[in-house]
Parts: sequence; C-alpha cells; structure tokens
Amino acid sequence: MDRRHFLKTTGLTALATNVPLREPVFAAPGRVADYTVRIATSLVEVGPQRFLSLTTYNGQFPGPLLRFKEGLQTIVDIFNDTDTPEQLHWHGQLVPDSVDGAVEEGTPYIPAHGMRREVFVPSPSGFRFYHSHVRAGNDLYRGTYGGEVAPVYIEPAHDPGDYDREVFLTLKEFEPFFSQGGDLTLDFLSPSTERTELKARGEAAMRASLARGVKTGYEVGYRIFTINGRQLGFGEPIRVKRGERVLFHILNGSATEIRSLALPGHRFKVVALDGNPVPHPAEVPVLWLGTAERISAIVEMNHPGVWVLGDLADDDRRRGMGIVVEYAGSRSPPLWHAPSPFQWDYRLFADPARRVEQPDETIEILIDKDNAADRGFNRWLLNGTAFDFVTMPVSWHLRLGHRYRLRFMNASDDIHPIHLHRARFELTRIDVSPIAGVMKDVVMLGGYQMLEFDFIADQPGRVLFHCHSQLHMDFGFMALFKAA
Ligand SMILES: [Cu+2]
Repeated sequence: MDRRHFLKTTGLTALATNVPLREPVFAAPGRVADYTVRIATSLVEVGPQRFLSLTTYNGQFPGPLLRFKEGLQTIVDIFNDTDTPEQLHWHGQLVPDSVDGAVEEGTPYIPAHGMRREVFVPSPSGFRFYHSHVRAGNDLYRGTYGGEVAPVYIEPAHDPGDYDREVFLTLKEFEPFFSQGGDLTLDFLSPSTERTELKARGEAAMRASLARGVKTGYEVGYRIFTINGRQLGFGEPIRVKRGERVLFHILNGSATEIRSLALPGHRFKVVALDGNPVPHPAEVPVLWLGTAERISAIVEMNHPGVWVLGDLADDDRRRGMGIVVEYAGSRSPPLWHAPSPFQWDYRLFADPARRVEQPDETIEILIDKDNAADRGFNRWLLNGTAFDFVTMPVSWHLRLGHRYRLRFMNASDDIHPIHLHRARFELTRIDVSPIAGVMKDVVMLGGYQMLEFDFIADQPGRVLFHCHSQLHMDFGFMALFKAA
C-alpha cells in the first residue's frame, strides 16, 4: 500500500473519528473524491483539560496533512458545516483562479451547510498549505484566527531523500484579543537598513495622527501558543535517535505573528523555503518565519538529551510555543538555552553566481499606514488606496509570459509578510543588496525597508496580492493583478 493510498483510506478517516465521511453529493459518475475536507466547529485539546472551540478541518488541528502527487489530477470535496460561507485557499499552488480559494479572484464560496467539489492538478512539488481565506475584520473567530490551517505536501517526481524521516510542524496561536498596545520592534532581519525617506514619511504620518488625539490602531495578541495544536510539554515529544537526520517541514500558521525557532545544541540545514528548494542550502542556528512562510530544514541529531525546540520569545514559549525533542535513552526534564544573537538573512540561501534577467516591466508599490483610520483599525494603503472589498478592482493588467518586477517601499514601521497567489516569485533585491535564485510565495518586508521580487505572469486570470497578516489584509493591504 503506498503512502497516498494509506492516507486516503486510514489517515483522513481514522484521524477524524468524530466526522463521519459521506459520499460526495455531486460526485461525477465513477469518480469518488480523492480527499474530503469538512469545515466544522469542534473541540481541540491544546493543553491538559484545556479544550478550545475552533472552526477546523475534519475535526482536528492542524487539519489533515494532504499529500498530493505533482501533476496528477486530484478531486477534493469540501463540505462546509458552518453557518457562514467559506473559502479554502491552496496556498503556494499554481491552480486556476476558479479553485484557488479567494473570492477576490472569482472563486465561488463554499456555501454555508453546502459543499463544493474542486478538481485541479497539484503543482509545484514541495511543502504547501491550505487555509481559510475569508475576511475576518473585527471578528476573531473568522479567517485564520481559528483552526482552519493545515499542511500540504506535493510529492515530486524525484525525491532526493537525503534524510531518515519527515516531521511536520504547524506553529499557531489561539485565543486572540485586540489591544492598542505599542509597537513591537523586531530587528532580527538582515540587512536591517531603514530608508530615511520612508521613515520620515511614516513617522510624519504617525505624528500627525497622534497630535489629533488619535490612539494607535488595534493590534492582536494571543493567550495560547501551540505547535501542532498542543502547548509545550503536552502530548508526545518528537522521539529521535542519535545520528538520525530529521527533515522538519515547519509552517507558520499564525494569523498575524512572526515566529522563531531554535533547538539547543543543534543547527538547521535549510533546504527549502516555502517548499521551493534553495540554490544554496545553509546551516543556521535559528529559524525565523513570517506569517504563512514555510521552512524545510534537516537537523542532524548529534547532541543527545531532552531539549525544547521552541520560540526565542520567552513569554510565548512559556505559553506553549515549543515541542520537546527526546533522544532514545535520555530521560530528564527538557532543557532550553537561548541561542547567541543571529540575524535572519534570505541572502544566505541565494545563488551568488546567478544574474537575474531584466524584467519586462517594473511596478512600484508604496505602502502607507493610516493610523487607526478605520474604526480604530489601521488602514493600509497601496499607492494611496486601500483595497475596496465591494468592487474588488483590478489594479494591474499583466501580459502572459512577461516578467514583472514588483518594488515595494514600506513607509510603515511594521514588518509585512507579503504574499502573491498562484505564483512563485524570485527575490531580486533586499534594500540595496541584490539577491537571486531564492523562490518564494511569502517574504518578510522589514519596517521602512525596500524589497523587490520578480515573477512571470504564466497563470491566466486574477492573481491576488496581499499582506498575509489577517489584520493588515482585512483593512486594505490587498490588490489584484489580472493576466491575459
Ligand atoms: Cu502586513
């Protein structure tokens, strides 16, 4: 029995024992769905006797790992047992806008108490994920604030397989709340140079707003932190043997947060970013992941003991953002040591020899924060305009096959994990520093920084661009491209 068949017959049904599988309502003759996903409210035990009520996929968090085969047509039936229409987005895949899972691109909703059958060819190979793509706004039970996040692995035709086993980790916070808290300065990115003209612009706007007596806009905080839906110390550890090479596929499934991870005494050899193999696999002591970013990294287990694989933020780790790694034969309380200072730099994984082609066109996007402008929420402007969720206008018309360069200038102090649907883009510049060969679908744009990436408009139809912070995308940080 192959892995795919095994998952189909035992994974989805056995893992979701409280979810009876139904025959697809609209099954094409002779075709049964390869996978069935049910969106429903269920209880998830994140800590001892701590049950959260969440909207989930198949009654579990994270939702079931779906293993697709690259290039093999796949049928997924999605049932929505909730009272509100849903969108399920195939993050990082090159699929048509009719199934991508964003109403802004024209994907139909999965109706409340209804279902939708999606037929598509999974691509490209690598670590992807799926998640809710509805607007949450001020509703902390909607969108990615809840439990609708799950990994996807698209098996390639050839798998180098230089590892002993795979472990999938989904990082996720729960029990969100709004605050008008101050800024959280994160200075872990390299290069970290701020551009003076962007800083002057952002600070002047903020000063003017505060001078009018306006408070700072709402931010989201969380009370519970989990890896694979469990707080640190709850549930089974990752059991390893000395000399084993473990390939971790790590997903930041947060609605809004940027996460870090370290494993005392060990290093991560990063082999893929957002599921795409990097030209230069490099070893690092710490991983940083913006919202929706993924890292695939091999850890050689050569430091026996019982360790905490956890977030660098002490508060977040104590509230659960970690998981125990236990060597065979070791028995002691799990240990944590803070790593020495390290800056995350996408250039570590780049191809220094590659010269990037000139684009057919460069599109500049200036990002402004209008403090607390939308009923206390920060409104986000791209070239002076917040996305209109009623008219959903197309901002840029693209020509199929052309290479486009997007140049982002961030006139806010926030880091934005910016995301392009239905595409892989190549990082070409961070601040003034060129970079090539790193293919991603989300990238962190630092506060007051500039960044460029290139992509080829090879997918006809609508292509959505947005910040992956639910709090930013819901308040204007979104735009549409259309390729024809
Ligand atoms: Cu953002």
